[in-house]
Amino acid sequence: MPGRFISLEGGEGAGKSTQARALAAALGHRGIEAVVTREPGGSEGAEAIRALVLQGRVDRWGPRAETLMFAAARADHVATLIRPALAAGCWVICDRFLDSTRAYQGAAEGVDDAAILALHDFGSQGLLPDRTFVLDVPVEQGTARAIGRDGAGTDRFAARGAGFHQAVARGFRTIADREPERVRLIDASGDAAAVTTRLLAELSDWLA
Ligand code: Z5A
Repeated sequence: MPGRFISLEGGEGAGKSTQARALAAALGHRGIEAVVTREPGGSEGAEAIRALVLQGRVDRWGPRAETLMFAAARADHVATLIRPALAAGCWVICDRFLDSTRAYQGAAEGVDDAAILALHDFGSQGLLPDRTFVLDVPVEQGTARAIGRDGAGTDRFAARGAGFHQAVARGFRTIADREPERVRLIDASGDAAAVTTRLLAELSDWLA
């Protein structure tokens, strides 16, 4: 049984971390071992870059520097955690991956999508998830959930305005429209258990 690579994407407060845990538990009940990880981070080197890129003033880094840091973190994460887990037959559930760079640094901050993909080819040898779920909630709802959890503007990205987060949401929807084989747009409003049921339905071809 080969490992499967699933990424969860979406704006802040969409419920990615909640669903990553719920999905891993649901797979566990079916006898499938799933490793839950996150970006930026997930490996020792990538967690060090996470601290650099998320903390400090909003203008601490420009979009190109951010793009390079996310790509470097991802290269370490892919090489040291994701590929070895997949090779061992585990499923990997990753809370954010490449599409976050395409939506945040690309769609919202103007970095060219082809440049982001070229960096990914170099850094992570082009590894793509087998399936990506974009958790779609209205920006105001996601922001309210994130604020309810940890207060307003707790990192360099959460601190940006509604216009920025709307551009991110459009970026994710564009990726889902253009890559329907890999990327599924999931209604992430409503209670968390209902969202998990929707995700499992989108995995039914692998779980049969
Ligand atoms: N970033 C980037 O710019 N480029 C990149 O390439 C990458 C990342 C990889 C990482 O922040 C930031 O880095 C991110 C983009 C940028 N910033 N933003 N914005 P992070 O890792 O610290 O956080 P996050 O990824 O943005 O996740 P999040 O907003 O913290 O939330 P979430 O994982 O989507 O949601 P959650 O933690 O599961 O749920 C949030 C709250 O809502 C929590 O209290 C839950 O109990 C609650 N919740 C969850 N689901 C529901 C439902 N269905 N109903 C009601 N309440 C719910």
